[in-house]
Amino acid sequence: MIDKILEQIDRHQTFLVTTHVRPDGDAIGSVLAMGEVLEQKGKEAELYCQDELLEWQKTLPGAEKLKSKFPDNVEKFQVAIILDCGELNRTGKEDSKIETIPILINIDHHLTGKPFTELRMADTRVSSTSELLFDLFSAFDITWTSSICTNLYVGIFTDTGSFRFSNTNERCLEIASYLAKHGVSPSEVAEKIYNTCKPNRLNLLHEVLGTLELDSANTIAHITATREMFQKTGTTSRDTEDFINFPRAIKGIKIAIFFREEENRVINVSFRSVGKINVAKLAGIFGGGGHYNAAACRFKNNKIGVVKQEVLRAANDFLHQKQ
Ligand SMILES: [Mn+2]
Repeated sequence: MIDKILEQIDRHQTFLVTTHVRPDGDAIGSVLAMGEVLEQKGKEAELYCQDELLEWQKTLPGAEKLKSKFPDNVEKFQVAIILDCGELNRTGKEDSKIETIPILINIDHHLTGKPFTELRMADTRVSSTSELLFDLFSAFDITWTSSICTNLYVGIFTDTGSFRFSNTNERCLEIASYLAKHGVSPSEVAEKIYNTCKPNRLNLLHEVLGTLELDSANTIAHITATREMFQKTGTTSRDTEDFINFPRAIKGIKIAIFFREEENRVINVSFRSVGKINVAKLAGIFGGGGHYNAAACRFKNNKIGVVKQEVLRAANDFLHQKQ
């Protein structure tokens, strides 16, 4: 597949590079790295993601090239490269325009998703989309600049939870080592991601942690963020990144769940699991998906109390039937 994708890149000139809504480090890192590689190969690339970047993401090399406004004339693009995103509608409100671009290339590592193109490099065993791009770029004989390396490193670093999750393995550490050798400063990246938060984000965390509840066996833990909390602390739902790792950190926990009230009466539910519990399947019951140990789903026009009840019951059944 690498050869087929490189052939298409070689053969064409104008590219749109995009990723999923509410982009994480892997989504942004891979889009920025891909953009620079295309530029290095003399191509024209426009980078698009509908949602605004987090403050630390804005400081990644090349981040100013990523636009949240969709390019005016979609007809000019010969190829769209969709990264870290297994379904076209996860790119957001412009998915139907992206679909009209003649050649679609998809590079992703999520478990779920309906394949939307034959040019698809998808491997659920790798740590991140950035790791797949490392393999692609290695075959493309690129010049490894410190900016490309930093963006790929950010993707691997964030998707492995700073090399803590079960997708951390010899291979991704090897790649991280190669990237460090080519200009990445691991401590600077970590500092940028973890130690640049504003005080109001901690106020929000305080509110959210106050909602912690566990089931009687201490195997399912959940927390909740409401619209009221965002208003009170002057934050947005993007400020909740990584909050789910707190209930996940409780000893003996099997499933951690984070309920979050978005704008427009949407309720987002994130799941994390420990060990052999496939939460992508649990999220799938409600039309969501993701990875084996990290997944999410969304509810539209629903009350948070109702959603919580329904999801907690399903999580409980899931845990006891499957184990
Ligand atoms: Mn990813």
